[in-house]
Amino acid sequence: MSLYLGLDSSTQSLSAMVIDTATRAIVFEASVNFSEAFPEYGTQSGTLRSDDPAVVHAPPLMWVEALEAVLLQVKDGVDVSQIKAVSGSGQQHGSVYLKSFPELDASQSLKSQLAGCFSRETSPIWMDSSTSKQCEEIREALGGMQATTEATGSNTFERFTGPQIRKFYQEEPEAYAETKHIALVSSFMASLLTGKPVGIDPGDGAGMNLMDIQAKQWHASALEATAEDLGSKLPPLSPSHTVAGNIASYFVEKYGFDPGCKSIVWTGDNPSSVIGLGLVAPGMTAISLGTSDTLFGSMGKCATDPNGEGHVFGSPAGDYMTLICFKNGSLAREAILNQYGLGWEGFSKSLDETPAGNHGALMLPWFEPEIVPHVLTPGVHRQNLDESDAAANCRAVVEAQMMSMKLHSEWMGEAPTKIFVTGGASANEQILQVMADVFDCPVHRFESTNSAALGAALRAAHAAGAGEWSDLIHGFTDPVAGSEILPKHEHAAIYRDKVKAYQVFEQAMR
Ligand code: XUL
Repeated sequence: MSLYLGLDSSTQSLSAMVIDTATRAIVFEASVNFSEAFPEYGTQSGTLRSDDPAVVHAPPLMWVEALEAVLLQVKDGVDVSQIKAVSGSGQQHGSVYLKSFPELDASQSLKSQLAGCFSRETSPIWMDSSTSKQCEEIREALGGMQATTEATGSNTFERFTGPQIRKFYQEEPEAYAETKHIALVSSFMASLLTGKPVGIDPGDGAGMNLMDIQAKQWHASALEATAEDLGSKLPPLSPSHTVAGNIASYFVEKYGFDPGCKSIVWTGDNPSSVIGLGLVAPGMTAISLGTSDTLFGSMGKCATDPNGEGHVFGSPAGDYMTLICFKNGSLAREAILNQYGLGWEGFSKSLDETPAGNHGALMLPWFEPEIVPHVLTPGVHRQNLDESDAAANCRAVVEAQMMSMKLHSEWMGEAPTKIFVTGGASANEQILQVMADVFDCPVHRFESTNSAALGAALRAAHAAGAGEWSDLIHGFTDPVAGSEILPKHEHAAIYRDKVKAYQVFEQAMR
């Protein structure tokens, strides 16, 4: 048995996955839903809301309690003494503020030992968008959008940790002054498991607007632009394969872990998913077709988006990864489906009945304000497209989404050689054919259930020396057998030209 534990502390739940690298199997999974398990914290889907919809926090003590709850389940499910290493991933950008870190004592609960340690009782999380003022201040101090993007990997974004820290520093200066440790959700959870403050990895660190994206070190000017004395409150940046120490004796005594079990640095959920989806070599790209469509993948070298729309993070596989979020994903596909009273079968039939290129018809499907490209005023725009033609509109929305993804990921400088696709709409072969044709590369369906936790378990195994990435992922991240969709080269040629027309239309309408 070669057991490794991966945890994922997401917005709504804390999940655990145990893998056995000897048998290439996921041997145990468990999950604790925050709002259901701990109603006393008053969260909705794991989040605390206030009168201001832009402010979204969560109570870190709830995450502490959830760690004990999920480990109890793990203890009941597997022989914990056989777990060789543990790592995890956290929802990105959220921050935890501590006055002190306790010496853990197994005779008391984690909750009682952590309760008095926070200098800020609630943690701002990635859904918080209340820091526009601080974003502007930091961006200006760093020399504008382009300079900020080149320095930190992303333009300033409201949910990013630096602007959030600045807001705390400005609005609660005394509480900020008594803060000794600022952690991300990921490094906070890793610190609990290790029994001492643990480093932040460059995958999650890049989501702060505080890390020099090239050097993967704290960026002195960004720290200075954010808050006084910030450098002394942050842990070091440590690659996510760093062994932070052995698991704290608290967990040995209470849950039966082996004293030699390694506690590995955590990363963000998206960087961890890059491993859980098997994207361990440059050029490997995944697209998740969900409510929003998200494109992410591995990059061999660091390239930043000159338009400041996409993010670059460190990749746990060693180099870099990108994350680009397109808001009008299933949201737009479903809006069209509903407008024409079609089911998914009718939608697919429409794609079958219409030709690649759609006779030059174009749509900009901005049903909601769009993140990429940044469009604040929603609107659906059509060119050479008759609104009464249901089939042409179905093809137009899908072509638009794929062309937009291709166009807005070109700055990465590495065209994908293979795309792994996940998410609800990945079941639709006709949509995937358009994807394969527009990107001119094969598309594989991937049945990921919890790619972040799987990535964490695989990272634990990797950091503990269980093998190279290409060997380790084998059997865990294989695409669905027979799911490959190949591009049709005559179609790819049509889209090479059509993407240019789409770009012109998009620029005209923004
Ligand atoms: C990424 C982001 C979200 C969170 C969700 O930038 O904000 O994907 O990581 O957990």
